[in-house]
Amino acid sequence: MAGRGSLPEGSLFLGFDSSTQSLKATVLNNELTIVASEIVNFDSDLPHYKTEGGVYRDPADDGHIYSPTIMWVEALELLLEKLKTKINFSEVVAVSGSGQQHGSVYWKKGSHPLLSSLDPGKSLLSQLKDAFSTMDSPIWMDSSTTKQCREIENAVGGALELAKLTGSRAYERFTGPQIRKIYETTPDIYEDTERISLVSSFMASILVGSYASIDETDGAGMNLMDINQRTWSKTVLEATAPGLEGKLGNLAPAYSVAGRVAPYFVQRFQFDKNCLVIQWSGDNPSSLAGLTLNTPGDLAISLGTSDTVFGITAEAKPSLEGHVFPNPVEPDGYMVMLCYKNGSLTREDVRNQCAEKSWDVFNSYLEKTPPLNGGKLGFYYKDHEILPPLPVGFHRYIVENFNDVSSDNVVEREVEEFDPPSEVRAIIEGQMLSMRGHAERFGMPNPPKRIIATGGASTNGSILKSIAQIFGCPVFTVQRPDSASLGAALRAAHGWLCNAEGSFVPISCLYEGNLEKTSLGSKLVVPAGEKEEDRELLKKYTLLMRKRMEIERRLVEKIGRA
Ligand code: ADP
Ligand code: XUL
Repeated sequence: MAGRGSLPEGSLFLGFDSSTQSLKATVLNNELTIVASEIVNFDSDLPHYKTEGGVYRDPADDGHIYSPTIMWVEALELLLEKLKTKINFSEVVAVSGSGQQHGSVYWKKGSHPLLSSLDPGKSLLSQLKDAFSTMDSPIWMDSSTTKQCREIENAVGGALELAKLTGSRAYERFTGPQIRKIYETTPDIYEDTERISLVSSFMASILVGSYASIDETDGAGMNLMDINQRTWSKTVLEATAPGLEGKLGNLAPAYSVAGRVAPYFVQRFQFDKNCLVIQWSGDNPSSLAGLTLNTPGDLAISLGTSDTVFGITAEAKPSLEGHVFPNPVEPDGYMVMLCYKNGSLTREDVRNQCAEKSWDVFNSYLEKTPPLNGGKLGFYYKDHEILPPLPVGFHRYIVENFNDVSSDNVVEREVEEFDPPSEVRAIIEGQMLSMRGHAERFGMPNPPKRIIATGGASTNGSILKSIAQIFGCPVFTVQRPDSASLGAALRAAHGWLCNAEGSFVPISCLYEGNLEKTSLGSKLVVPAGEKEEDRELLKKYTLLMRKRMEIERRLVEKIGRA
Protein backbone atom coordinates (compact mmCIF):
# COMPACT_ATOMS: atom_id res chain seq x y z
CA MET A 1 0.00 0.00 0.00
CA ALA A 2 0.95 3.61 -0.38
CA GLY A 3 2.70 5.75 2.19
CA ARG A 4 1.48 9.28 2.83
CA GLY A 5 1.24 11.16 -0.45
CA SER A 6 2.32 8.33 -2.68
CA LEU A 7 0.09 6.39 -5.02
CA PRO A 8 0.56 2.71 -5.84
CA GLU A 9 2.99 1.95 -8.64
CA GLY A 10 1.25 1.12 -11.93
CA SER A 11 -2.11 2.52 -10.82
CA LEU A 12 -4.32 4.73 -12.98
CA PHE A 13 -6.83 7.43 -12.02
CA LEU A 14 -9.70 8.14 -14.40
CA GLY A 15 -11.46 11.51 -14.52
CA PHE A 16 -14.53 12.39 -16.58
CA ASP A 17 -16.11 15.71 -17.42
CA SER A 18 -19.75 15.57 -18.48
CA SER A 19 -20.07 19.09 -19.82
CA THR A 20 -22.50 20.95 -22.05
CA GLN A 21 -21.09 19.99 -25.43
CA SER A 22 -19.14 16.83 -24.70
CA LEU A 23 -18.08 14.06 -22.36
CA LYS A 24 -14.31 14.05 -21.87
CA ALA A 25 -11.92 11.78 -20.00
CA THR A 26 -8.38 12.23 -18.72
CA VAL A 27 -6.29 9.42 -17.25
CA LEU A 28 -3.42 10.08 -14.83
CA ASN A 29 -0.81 7.55 -13.73
CA ASN A 30 0.58 7.34 -10.19
CA GLU A 31 3.11 10.07 -11.06
CA LEU A 32 0.22 12.34 -12.07
CA THR A 33 1.22 12.35 -15.70
CA ILE A 34 -1.53 12.26 -18.32
CA VAL A 35 -1.40 8.89 -20.07
CA ALA A 36 -4.62 9.09 -22.10
CA SER A 37 -7.50 11.36 -22.92
CA GLU A 38 -10.66 10.92 -24.98
CA ILE A 39 -13.77 12.85 -25.96
CA VAL A 40 -17.31 12.21 -27.14
CA ASN A 41 -18.81 15.28 -28.75
CA PHE A 42 -22.59 15.18 -28.37
CA ASP A 43 -23.52 16.89 -31.66
CA SER A 44 -21.06 15.06 -33.92
CA ASP A 45 -20.59 11.67 -32.21
CA LEU A 46 -24.24 11.20 -31.23
CA PRO A 47 -25.99 13.01 -34.11
CA HIS A 48 -29.28 11.11 -33.68
CA TYR A 49 -30.12 13.31 -30.69
CA LYS A 50 -30.00 16.35 -32.98
CA THR A 51 -28.68 18.62 -30.22
CA GLU A 52 -27.01 21.92 -31.02
CA GLY A 53 -24.06 22.52 -28.74
CA GLY A 54 -25.36 19.57 -26.70
CA VAL A 55 -28.71 21.19 -25.93
CA TYR A 56 -32.27 21.77 -27.07
CA ARG A 57 -33.87 25.22 -27.01
CA ASP A 58 -37.62 25.14 -26.53
CA PRO A 59 -39.28 27.45 -29.12
CA ALA A 60 -42.50 27.49 -27.07
CA ASP A 61 -40.95 28.50 -23.73
CA ASP A 62 -38.49 31.41 -23.85
CA GLY A 63 -35.25 30.58 -22.07
CA HIS A 64 -36.14 26.90 -21.55
CA ILE A 65 -32.96 24.99 -22.41
CA TYR A 66 -32.48 21.29 -21.71
CA SER A 67 -30.63 18.16 -22.77
CA PRO A 68 -31.78 14.57 -23.31
CA THR A 69 -30.78 12.70 -20.13
CA ILE A 70 -30.25 9.43 -21.98
CA MET A 71 -27.68 11.06 -24.31
CA TRP A 72 -25.31 11.35 -21.34
CA VAL A 73 -25.74 7.62 -20.68
CA GLU A 74 -24.97 6.71 -24.29
CA ALA A 75 -21.99 9.08 -24.24
CA LEU A 76 -20.57 7.25 -21.22
CA GLU A 77 -20.77 3.89 -23.00
CA LEU A 78 -19.21 5.28 -26.15
CA LEU A 79 -16.42 7.00 -24.25
CA LEU A 80 -15.58 3.78 -22.37
CA GLU A 81 -15.53 1.90 -25.70
CA LYS A 82 -13.12 4.47 -27.14
CA LEU A 83 -10.97 4.54 -24.01
CA LYS A 84 -10.59 0.78 -23.76
CA THR A 85 -8.30 0.80 -26.79
CA LYS A 86 -5.98 3.19 -24.93
CA ILE A 87 -5.84 1.94 -21.34
CA ASN A 88 -6.35 -1.20 -19.37
CA PHE A 89 -9.34 -0.54 -17.10
CA SER A 90 -8.13 -3.17 -14.62
CA GLU A 91 -5.29 -0.78 -13.67
CA VAL A 92 -7.70 2.00 -12.68
CA VAL A 93 -7.86 2.17 -8.88
CA ALA A 94 -10.18 5.18 -8.64
CA VAL A 95 -12.60 7.05 -10.90
CA SER A 96 -14.20 10.42 -10.41
CA GLY A 97 -15.79 13.03 -12.57
CA SER A 98 -17.29 16.43 -12.96
CA GLY A 99 -20.56 17.53 -14.41
CA GLN A 100 -21.89 20.76 -15.79
CA GLN A 101 -23.27 22.38 -12.64
CA HIS A 102 -26.96 22.76 -11.73
CA GLY A 103 -28.38 20.37 -14.39
CA SER A 104 -30.72 17.74 -12.93
CA VAL A 105 -31.97 14.22 -13.60
CA TYR A 106 -35.30 12.79 -12.41
CA TRP A 107 -35.28 9.07 -11.59
CA LYS A 108 -38.70 7.48 -11.91
CA LYS A 109 -40.25 5.67 -8.94
CA GLY A 110 -39.11 2.06 -8.92
CA SER A 111 -35.89 2.65 -10.91
CA HIS A 112 -33.40 1.76 -8.20
CA PRO A 113 -33.67 -2.03 -8.67
CA LEU A 114 -32.99 -1.48 -12.38
CA LEU A 115 -29.93 0.62 -11.66
CA SER A 116 -28.55 -1.85 -9.14
CA SER A 117 -28.89 -4.95 -11.32
CA LEU A 118 -27.62 -3.87 -14.72
CA ASP A 119 -27.03 -6.79 -17.09
CA PRO A 120 -23.47 -6.65 -18.52
CA GLY A 121 -24.72 -8.38 -21.66
CA LYS A 122 -26.83 -5.38 -22.60
CA SER A 123 -26.14 -1.70 -23.22
CA LEU A 124 -26.72 0.91 -20.53
CA LEU A 125 -28.93 2.78 -22.96
CA SER A 126 -31.33 -0.11 -23.48
CA GLN A 127 -31.60 -0.73 -19.74
CA LEU A 128 -31.91 2.83 -18.47
CA LYS A 129 -34.08 4.40 -21.15
CA ASP A 130 -37.25 4.03 -19.08
CA ALA A 131 -35.71 4.94 -15.73
CA PHE A 132 -36.63 8.62 -15.75
CA SER A 133 -39.83 10.47 -14.91
CA THR A 134 -38.88 13.02 -17.57
CA MET A 135 -36.50 12.45 -20.47
CA ASP A 136 -35.48 16.12 -20.40
CA SER A 137 -32.85 17.41 -18.03
CA PRO A 138 -32.96 21.13 -17.34
CA ILE A 139 -29.42 22.48 -17.61
CA TRP A 140 -27.43 25.52 -16.49
CA MET A 141 -28.31 27.51 -19.62
CA ASP A 142 -31.99 27.54 -18.70
CA SER A 143 -33.38 30.93 -17.69
CA SER A 144 -37.07 30.13 -17.57
CA THR A 145 -37.57 30.10 -13.79
CA THR A 146 -37.53 33.79 -12.84
CA LYS A 147 -40.98 33.42 -11.25
CA GLN A 148 -39.83 30.50 -9.08
CA CYS A 149 -36.67 32.39 -8.08
CA ARG A 150 -38.70 35.30 -6.75
CA GLU A 151 -41.12 32.94 -4.97
CA ILE A 152 -38.29 31.16 -3.17
CA GLU A 153 -36.49 34.40 -2.27
CA ASN A 154 -39.71 35.93 -0.93
CA ALA A 155 -40.49 32.85 1.12
CA VAL A 156 -37.14 32.98 2.96
CA GLY A 157 -37.06 36.76 3.56
CA GLY A 158 -35.45 38.11 0.42
CA ALA A 159 -32.57 37.59 -2.01
CA LEU A 160 -29.82 38.49 0.46
CA GLU A 161 -31.23 36.14 3.09
CA LEU A 162 -31.22 33.31 0.59
CA ALA A 163 -27.64 34.18 -0.37
CA LYS A 164 -26.55 34.14 3.29
CA LEU A 165 -28.26 30.82 3.78
CA THR A 166 -27.21 28.99 0.61
CA GLY A 167 -24.23 30.94 -0.82
CA SER A 168 -26.17 32.48 -3.72
CA ARG A 169 -29.36 34.44 -4.24
CA ALA A 170 -31.84 32.56 -6.44
CA TYR A 171 -30.61 32.00 -9.99
CA GLU A 172 -32.76 30.64 -12.78
CA ARG A 173 -30.33 27.83 -13.57
CA PHE A 174 -29.94 26.67 -9.96
CA THR A 175 -31.56 23.33 -9.29
CA GLY A 176 -34.00 24.44 -6.55
CA PRO A 177 -35.88 26.88 -8.82
CA GLN A 178 -35.76 24.25 -11.60
CA ILE A 179 -37.30 21.65 -9.29
CA ARG A 180 -39.96 24.12 -8.19
CA LYS A 181 -40.87 24.78 -11.84
CA ILE A 182 -41.33 21.06 -12.42
CA TYR A 183 -43.40 20.77 -9.24
CA GLU A 184 -45.58 23.73 -10.27
CA THR A 185 -45.99 23.04 -13.99
CA THR A 186 -45.84 19.22 -14.20
CA PRO A 187 -46.77 17.94 -10.72
CA ASP A 188 -47.23 14.39 -12.05
CA ILE A 189 -43.55 14.26 -13.02
CA TYR A 190 -42.52 15.57 -9.61
CA GLU A 191 -44.78 13.03 -7.92
CA ASP A 192 -43.41 10.18 -10.07
CA THR A 193 -39.78 11.01 -9.13
CA GLU A 194 -38.05 8.98 -6.41
CA ARG A 195 -34.62 10.60 -6.67
CA ILE A 196 -33.26 13.82 -8.11
CA SER A 197 -29.60 13.73 -9.12
CA LEU A 198 -27.32 16.47 -10.39
CA VAL A 199 -25.45 15.69 -13.63
CA SER A 200 -22.45 14.90 -11.42
CA SER A 201 -24.19 12.55 -8.97
CA PHE A 202 -26.17 11.03 -11.86
CA MET A 203 -23.04 9.81 -13.61
CA ALA A 204 -21.59 8.60 -10.30
CA SER A 205 -24.85 6.70 -9.67
CA ILE A 206 -24.47 4.78 -12.92
CA LEU A 207 -20.87 3.88 -12.07
CA VAL A 208 -21.72 2.57 -8.59
CA GLY A 209 -25.06 1.05 -9.60
CA SER A 210 -26.94 2.87 -6.84
CA TYR A 211 -28.04 6.43 -6.09
CA ALA A 212 -24.87 8.38 -5.29
CA SER A 213 -24.94 11.32 -2.87
CA ILE A 214 -24.84 14.86 -4.16
CA ASP A 215 -21.48 16.29 -3.14
CA GLU A 216 -21.43 19.37 -0.92
CA THR A 217 -19.70 21.53 -3.50
CA ASP A 218 -22.01 20.89 -6.45
CA GLY A 219 -24.88 20.79 -3.94
CA ALA A 220 -24.21 24.46 -3.20
CA GLY A 221 -25.33 25.21 -6.77
CA MET A 222 -28.92 24.27 -5.98
CA ASN A 223 -30.14 27.08 -3.68
CA LEU A 224 -31.06 24.27 -1.26
CA MET A 225 -28.01 23.65 0.93
CA ASP A 226 -27.08 25.56 4.07
CA ILE A 227 -23.64 26.83 3.07
CA ASN A 228 -22.34 26.99 6.64
CA GLN A 229 -23.71 23.68 7.92
CA ARG A 230 -23.37 21.80 4.60
CA THR A 231 -26.74 20.17 5.17
CA TRP A 232 -30.04 20.64 3.35
CA SER A 233 -31.75 23.80 4.60
CA LYS A 234 -35.24 22.93 5.86
CA THR A 235 -36.34 26.53 5.28
CA VAL A 236 -35.46 26.52 1.60
CA LEU A 237 -36.60 22.94 1.04
CA GLU A 238 -40.05 23.97 2.27
CA ALA A 239 -40.03 27.06 0.07
CA THR A 240 -39.14 24.95 -2.98
CA ALA A 241 -41.37 21.86 -3.12
CA PRO A 242 -43.10 19.46 -0.70
CA GLY A 243 -41.42 16.19 0.19
CA LEU A 244 -38.16 17.27 -1.42
CA GLU A 245 -35.64 16.06 1.15
CA GLY A 246 -36.53 12.43 0.55
CA LYS A 247 -35.88 12.85 -3.17
CA LEU A 248 -32.42 14.37 -2.65
CA GLY A 249 -30.70 11.81 -0.43
CA ASN A 250 -27.65 12.69 1.69
CA LEU A 251 -24.87 15.13 0.97
CA ALA A 252 -21.20 14.02 1.02
CA PRO A 253 -17.82 15.76 0.73
CA ALA A 254 -16.40 15.74 -2.81
CA TYR A 255 -13.36 13.72 -1.72
CA SER A 256 -15.34 10.87 -0.15
CA VAL A 257 -16.04 7.46 -1.64
CA ALA A 258 -19.35 6.99 -3.48
CA GLY A 259 -18.84 3.23 -3.67
CA ARG A 260 -17.05 0.55 -5.62
CA VAL A 261 -17.54 0.34 -9.35
CA ALA A 262 -20.67 -1.70 -10.19
CA PRO A 263 -20.33 -5.33 -11.39
CA TYR A 264 -21.64 -4.13 -14.79
CA PHE A 265 -18.36 -2.29 -15.43
CA VAL A 266 -16.24 -5.09 -13.99
CA GLN A 267 -17.73 -7.62 -16.38
CA ARG A 268 -18.24 -5.46 -19.47
CA PHE A 269 -15.09 -3.32 -19.32
CA GLN A 270 -12.82 -5.36 -17.00
CA PHE A 271 -12.58 -2.79 -14.24
CA ASP A 272 -11.12 -4.15 -11.02
CA LYS A 273 -13.92 -4.95 -8.58
CA ASN A 274 -12.17 -2.87 -5.89
CA CYS A 275 -11.94 0.23 -8.09
CA LEU A 276 -13.29 3.16 -6.06
CA VAL A 277 -15.71 5.72 -7.38
CA ILE A 278 -15.01 9.05 -5.69
CA GLN A 279 -17.93 11.50 -5.54
CA TRP A 280 -18.34 13.46 -8.72
CA SER A 281 -18.55 17.24 -8.40
CA GLY A 282 -19.21 20.30 -10.55
CA ASP A 283 -17.02 21.16 -13.53
CA ASN A 284 -15.84 24.49 -12.14
CA PRO A 285 -14.93 22.96 -8.76
CA SER A 286 -13.07 20.13 -10.51
CA SER A 287 -11.24 22.73 -12.60
CA LEU A 288 -10.22 24.45 -9.39
CA ALA A 289 -8.66 21.15 -8.32
CA GLY A 290 -7.06 20.55 -11.74
CA LEU A 291 -5.50 24.02 -11.76
CA THR A 292 -4.13 23.33 -8.24
CA LEU A 293 -5.57 26.69 -7.23
CA ASN A 294 -4.59 27.08 -3.59
CA THR A 295 -3.40 30.68 -3.20
CA PRO A 296 -6.03 33.31 -2.31
CA GLY A 297 -4.43 35.90 -4.67
CA ASP A 298 -4.79 33.65 -7.72
CA LEU A 299 -7.78 33.86 -10.00
CA ALA A 300 -8.89 31.31 -12.59
CA ILE A 301 -10.71 32.31 -15.75
CA SER A 302 -12.42 29.46 -17.56
CA LEU A 303 -13.43 30.13 -21.16
CA GLY A 304 -15.62 27.14 -22.05
CA THR A 305 -19.24 27.03 -23.15
CA SER A 306 -19.80 29.29 -20.14
CA ASP A 307 -17.19 31.76 -18.98
CA THR A 308 -16.42 31.61 -15.28
CA VAL A 309 -14.09 33.43 -12.91
CA PHE A 310 -13.17 31.71 -9.66
CA GLY A 311 -10.83 31.73 -6.73
CA ILE A 312 -10.57 30.46 -3.15
CA THR A 313 -11.32 32.11 0.16
CA ALA A 314 -11.24 31.08 3.81
CA GLU A 315 -14.59 32.60 4.74
CA ALA A 316 -18.03 32.50 3.13
CA LYS A 317 -19.30 36.03 2.47
CA PRO A 318 -22.18 35.59 0.06
CA SER A 319 -23.67 38.66 -1.59
CA LEU A 320 -26.28 39.52 -4.19
CA GLU A 321 -23.85 38.70 -6.95
CA GLY A 322 -21.68 35.65 -7.51
CA HIS A 323 -21.61 32.28 -5.78
CA VAL A 324 -19.96 30.70 -2.75
CA PHE A 325 -19.37 26.93 -2.83
CA PRO A 326 -17.44 24.70 -0.41
CA ASN A 327 -13.89 24.12 -1.66
CA PRO A 328 -14.02 20.62 -3.23
CA VAL A 329 -10.62 19.57 -1.94
CA GLU A 330 -10.71 21.02 1.57
CA PRO A 331 -13.04 20.39 4.48
CA ASP A 332 -13.17 24.05 5.59
CA GLY A 333 -12.48 26.57 2.81
CA TYR A 334 -14.69 27.94 0.06
CA MET A 335 -14.52 28.73 -3.61
CA VAL A 336 -16.05 31.93 -4.99
CA MET A 337 -17.27 32.19 -8.55
CA LEU A 338 -18.90 34.37 -11.20
CA CYS A 339 -20.60 32.79 -14.21
CA TYR A 340 -21.46 34.12 -17.68
CA LYS A 341 -23.72 32.33 -20.12
CA ASN A 342 -22.50 34.15 -23.22
CA GLY A 343 -19.05 32.58 -23.44
CA SER A 344 -17.63 30.55 -26.32
CA LEU A 345 -20.86 30.12 -28.28
CA THR A 346 -21.38 33.88 -28.46
CA ARG A 347 -17.75 34.41 -29.46
CA GLU A 348 -18.26 31.76 -32.14
CA ASP A 349 -21.27 33.70 -33.42
CA VAL A 350 -19.28 36.91 -33.74
CA ARG A 351 -16.44 34.94 -35.35
CA ASN A 352 -18.90 33.47 -37.88
CA GLN A 353 -20.51 36.84 -38.63
CA CYS A 354 -17.38 38.97 -38.77
CA ALA A 355 -14.30 36.79 -39.16
CA GLU A 356 -15.01 34.25 -41.92
CA LYS A 357 -15.76 31.50 -39.38
CA SER A 358 -12.06 31.28 -38.58
CA TRP A 359 -10.23 31.76 -35.28
CA ASP A 360 -7.15 32.78 -37.31
CA VAL A 361 -9.04 35.63 -38.94
CA PHE A 362 -10.63 36.47 -35.57
CA ASN A 363 -7.15 36.68 -34.03
CA SER A 364 -5.73 38.75 -36.89
CA TYR A 365 -8.53 41.27 -36.21
CA LEU A 366 -7.71 41.27 -32.51
CA GLU A 367 -4.06 41.89 -33.28
CA LYS A 368 -4.65 44.68 -35.78
CA THR A 369 -7.05 46.72 -33.61
CA PRO A 370 -5.51 48.78 -30.79
CA PRO A 371 -6.12 48.05 -27.10
CA LEU A 372 -9.11 50.09 -25.82
CA ASN A 373 -10.65 49.81 -29.29
CA GLY A 374 -11.03 53.59 -29.62
CA GLY A 375 -13.60 53.47 -26.80
CA LYS A 376 -15.89 50.94 -28.51
CA LEU A 377 -17.78 49.03 -25.86
CA GLY A 378 -20.07 46.12 -26.72
CA PHE A 379 -22.54 43.97 -24.78
CA TYR A 380 -23.24 40.69 -26.60
CA TYR A 381 -26.07 38.53 -25.34
CA LYS A 382 -26.97 35.78 -27.79
CA ASP A 383 -28.69 34.05 -24.87
CA HIS A 384 -30.33 35.62 -21.83
CA GLU A 385 -27.31 36.51 -19.70
CA ILE A 386 -26.77 35.46 -16.09
CA LEU A 387 -24.34 38.25 -15.16
CA PRO A 388 -25.85 40.84 -15.56
CA PRO A 389 -29.42 39.50 -15.78
CA LEU A 390 -30.12 40.95 -19.25
CA PRO A 391 -32.20 39.56 -22.11
CA VAL A 392 -31.02 38.52 -25.58
CA GLY A 393 -29.65 41.52 -27.50
CA PHE A 394 -26.46 43.27 -28.65
CA HIS A 395 -25.71 46.83 -27.43
CA ARG A 396 -22.86 48.93 -28.77
CA TYR A 397 -21.47 52.23 -27.52
CA ILE A 398 -18.58 54.52 -28.28
CA VAL A 399 -17.08 56.09 -25.18
CA GLU A 400 -15.55 59.52 -25.79
CA ASN A 401 -12.91 61.53 -23.95
CA PHE A 402 -11.63 58.56 -21.96
CA ASN A 403 -8.10 59.24 -23.16
CA ASP A 404 -7.93 61.97 -20.54
CA VAL A 405 -7.94 59.84 -17.39
CA SER A 406 -8.81 62.78 -15.14
CA SER A 407 -11.72 63.90 -17.28
CA ASP A 408 -15.23 63.93 -15.82
CA ASN A 409 -16.40 64.30 -19.32
CA VAL A 410 -16.35 60.64 -20.31
CA VAL A 411 -19.57 60.21 -22.25
CA GLU A 412 -20.90 57.45 -24.44
CA ARG A 413 -23.17 57.35 -27.45
CA GLU A 414 -25.02 54.30 -28.64
CA VAL A 415 -24.32 53.08 -32.19
CA GLU A 416 -25.92 50.45 -34.42
CA GLU A 417 -22.81 48.55 -35.47
CA PHE A 418 -19.03 48.32 -35.42
CA ASP A 419 -16.75 47.39 -38.33
CA PRO A 420 -15.84 43.65 -38.14
CA PRO A 421 -12.36 44.02 -36.56
CA SER A 422 -13.75 46.38 -33.91
CA GLU A 423 -16.62 43.98 -33.24
CA VAL A 424 -14.11 41.19 -32.57
CA ARG A 425 -12.10 43.33 -30.16
CA ALA A 426 -15.26 44.64 -28.52
CA ILE A 427 -16.58 41.18 -27.60
CA ILE A 428 -13.25 40.16 -26.08
CA GLU A 429 -12.51 43.41 -24.24
CA GLY A 430 -16.15 43.72 -23.14
CA GLN A 431 -16.13 40.32 -21.47
CA MET A 432 -12.80 40.86 -19.73
CA LEU A 433 -13.82 44.33 -18.50
CA SER A 434 -17.03 42.85 -17.15
CA MET A 435 -15.13 40.06 -15.41
CA ARG A 436 -12.74 42.55 -13.85
CA GLY A 437 -15.54 44.88 -12.71
CA HIS A 438 -17.66 42.15 -11.19
CA ALA A 439 -14.69 40.31 -9.66
CA GLU A 440 -13.67 43.51 -7.86
CA ARG A 441 -17.22 44.12 -6.70
CA PHE A 442 -17.43 40.56 -5.34
CA GLY A 443 -14.23 41.09 -3.35
CA MET A 444 -11.99 38.88 -5.48
CA PRO A 445 -8.27 39.80 -5.58
CA ASN A 446 -7.63 43.12 -7.29
CA PRO A 447 -5.36 42.98 -9.13
CA PRO A 448 -4.92 39.22 -8.94
CA LYS A 449 -1.38 37.98 -8.30
CA ARG A 450 -1.83 35.93 -11.42
CA ILE A 451 -4.58 34.52 -13.62
CA ILE A 452 -4.69 30.89 -14.69
CA ALA A 453 -6.72 30.54 -17.88
CA THR A 454 -8.48 27.31 -18.84
CA GLY A 455 -11.31 26.00 -21.06
CA GLY A 456 -11.51 25.66 -24.86
CA ALA A 457 -10.74 29.32 -25.64
CA SER A 458 -7.69 29.43 -23.35
CA THR A 459 -5.68 27.99 -26.24
CA ASN A 460 -6.11 31.37 -27.95
CA GLY A 461 -3.00 33.47 -27.25
CA SER A 462 -4.52 36.70 -28.57
CA ILE A 463 -7.38 36.45 -26.07
CA LEU A 464 -4.91 35.73 -23.25
CA LYS A 465 -2.95 38.88 -24.17
CA SER A 466 -6.09 40.98 -23.71
CA ILE A 467 -6.73 39.36 -20.32
CA ALA A 468 -3.22 40.31 -19.14
CA GLN A 469 -3.62 43.91 -20.32
CA ILE A 470 -7.06 44.40 -18.80
CA PHE A 471 -6.34 42.77 -15.43
CA GLY A 472 -2.76 44.06 -15.25
CA CYS A 473 -1.29 40.73 -14.15
CA PRO A 474 0.51 37.73 -15.67
CA VAL A 475 -1.53 34.98 -17.31
CA PHE A 476 -0.69 31.29 -16.95
CA THR A 477 -2.15 28.18 -18.56
CA VAL A 478 -1.89 24.49 -17.78
CA GLN A 479 -0.81 21.73 -20.15
CA ARG A 480 -4.29 21.01 -21.45
CA PRO A 481 -7.38 23.22 -21.64
CA ASP A 482 -9.76 20.57 -20.20
CA SER A 483 -8.86 21.13 -16.57
CA ALA A 484 -12.24 19.80 -15.38
CA SER A 485 -11.56 16.16 -16.40
CA LEU A 486 -7.93 16.52 -15.33
CA GLY A 487 -9.14 17.85 -11.97
CA ALA A 488 -11.57 14.95 -11.72
CA ALA A 489 -8.72 12.47 -12.25
CA LEU A 490 -6.71 14.27 -9.58
CA ARG A 491 -9.72 14.23 -7.26
CA ALA A 492 -9.99 10.48 -7.89
CA ALA A 493 -6.40 10.17 -6.63
CA HIS A 494 -7.17 12.49 -3.70
CA GLY A 495 -10.25 10.51 -2.71
CA TRP A 496 -8.32 7.28 -3.04
CA LEU A 497 -5.57 8.63 -0.76
CA CYS A 498 -8.02 9.95 1.86
CA ASN A 499 -9.67 6.53 1.86
CA ALA A 500 -6.32 4.71 2.15
CA GLU A 501 -5.27 6.96 5.05
CA GLY A 502 -8.62 6.61 6.75
CA SER A 503 -8.94 10.40 7.16
CA PHE A 504 -8.73 13.62 5.19
CA VAL A 505 -5.32 14.35 3.64
CA PRO A 506 -4.55 17.71 1.95
CA ILE A 507 -4.55 17.28 -1.82
CA SER A 508 -1.18 19.02 -2.05
CA CYS A 509 0.34 15.87 -0.46
CA LEU A 510 -0.03 14.31 -3.89
CA TYR A 511 2.23 16.77 -5.67
CA GLU A 512 4.00 19.05 -3.19
CA GLY A 513 7.51 19.96 -4.34
CA ASN A 514 6.97 17.95 -7.48
CA LEU A 515 4.32 19.89 -9.39
CA GLU A 516 6.49 20.75 -12.37
CA LYS A 517 7.24 17.07 -12.99
CA THR A 518 3.53 16.23 -13.20
CA SER A 519 0.95 17.17 -15.85
CA LEU A 520 -0.46 19.74 -13.42
CA GLY A 521 2.19 22.45 -13.54
CA SER A 522 1.16 25.81 -14.99
CA LYS A 523 3.29 27.89 -17.32
CA LEU A 524 3.52 31.62 -17.89
CA VAL A 525 2.10 32.58 -21.29
CA VAL A 526 1.72 36.37 -21.01
CA PRO A 527 3.82 38.32 -18.49
CA ALA A 528 2.41 41.44 -16.82
CA GLY A 529 3.42 44.60 -18.67
CA GLU A 530 5.98 46.47 -16.54
CA LYS A 531 6.57 49.53 -18.74
CA GLU A 532 5.18 53.01 -18.17
CA GLU A 533 2.96 52.62 -21.24
CA ASP A 534 1.51 49.39 -19.81
CA ARG A 535 0.62 51.19 -16.57
CA GLU A 536 -1.00 54.02 -18.56
CA LEU A 537 -3.00 51.48 -20.54
CA LEU A 538 -4.16 49.78 -17.36
CA LYS A 539 -5.41 53.11 -15.98
CA LYS A 540 -7.43 53.69 -19.12
CA TYR A 541 -8.87 50.20 -18.94
CA THR A 542 -9.86 50.95 -15.33
CA LEU A 543 -11.76 54.00 -16.51
CA LEU A 544 -13.40 52.07 -19.33
CA MET A 545 -14.32 49.28 -16.90
CA ARG A 546 -16.10 51.78 -14.61
CA LYS A 547 -17.93 53.23 -17.58
CA ARG A 548 -18.98 49.78 -18.66
CA MET A 549 -20.33 48.95 -15.19
CA GLU A 550 -22.30 52.21 -15.23
CA ILE A 551 -23.83 51.51 -18.66
CA GLU A 552 -24.58 47.95 -17.57
CA ARG A 553 -26.37 49.18 -14.44
CA ARG A 554 -28.58 51.41 -16.57
CA LEU A 555 -29.33 48.56 -18.98
CA VAL A 556 -30.32 46.35 -16.05
CA GLU A 557 -32.60 49.08 -14.64
CA LYS A 558 -34.23 49.48 -18.04
CA ILE A 559 -34.55 45.94 -19.37
CA GLY A 560 -33.12 43.54 -16.75
CA ARG A 561 -34.97 40.59 -15.21
CA ALA A 562 -36.60 41.73 -12.01
P1 ADP B 1 -17.24 22.88 -22.29
O1 ADP B 1 -17.85 23.95 -21.45
O2 ADP B 1 -18.29 22.15 -23.09
O3 ADP B 1 -16.32 21.97 -21.55
P2 ADP B 1 -14.81 23.63 -23.68
O4 ADP B 1 -14.01 24.12 -22.52
O5 ADP B 1 -14.44 22.32 -24.28
O6 ADP B 1 -16.37 23.67 -23.38
O7 ADP B 1 -14.71 24.78 -24.80
C1 ADP B 1 -15.33 24.62 -26.04
C2 ADP B 1 -15.28 25.96 -26.77
O8 ADP B 1 -13.92 26.37 -26.98
C3 ADP B 1 -15.88 25.91 -28.15
O9 ADP B 1 -17.27 26.27 -28.10
C4 ADP B 1 -15.03 26.91 -28.94
O10 ADP B 1 -15.76 28.09 -29.29
C5 ADP B 1 -13.93 27.34 -28.00
N1 ADP B 1 -12.63 27.39 -28.68
C6 ADP B 1 -11.90 26.36 -29.16
N2 ADP B 1 -10.77 26.82 -29.76
C7 ADP B 1 -10.79 28.17 -29.67
C8 ADP B 1 -9.91 29.24 -30.10
N3 ADP B 1 -8.78 28.99 -30.74
N4 ADP B 1 -10.26 30.51 -29.82
C9 ADP B 1 -11.41 30.78 -29.14
N5 ADP B 1 -12.27 29.83 -28.72
C10 ADP B 1 -11.97 28.54 -28.97
C1 XUL C 1 -21.66 27.50 -13.26
C2 XUL C 1 -22.39 27.24 -14.52
C3 XUL C 1 -21.62 26.76 -15.70
C4 XUL C 1 -21.73 25.27 -15.87
C5 XUL C 1 -21.14 24.93 -17.21
O1 XUL C 1 -22.45 28.06 -12.29
O2 XUL C 1 -23.57 27.40 -14.61
O3 XUL C 1 -20.27 27.16 -15.62
O4 XUL C 1 -21.13 24.60 -14.80
O5 XUL C 1 -20.79 23.64 -17.38
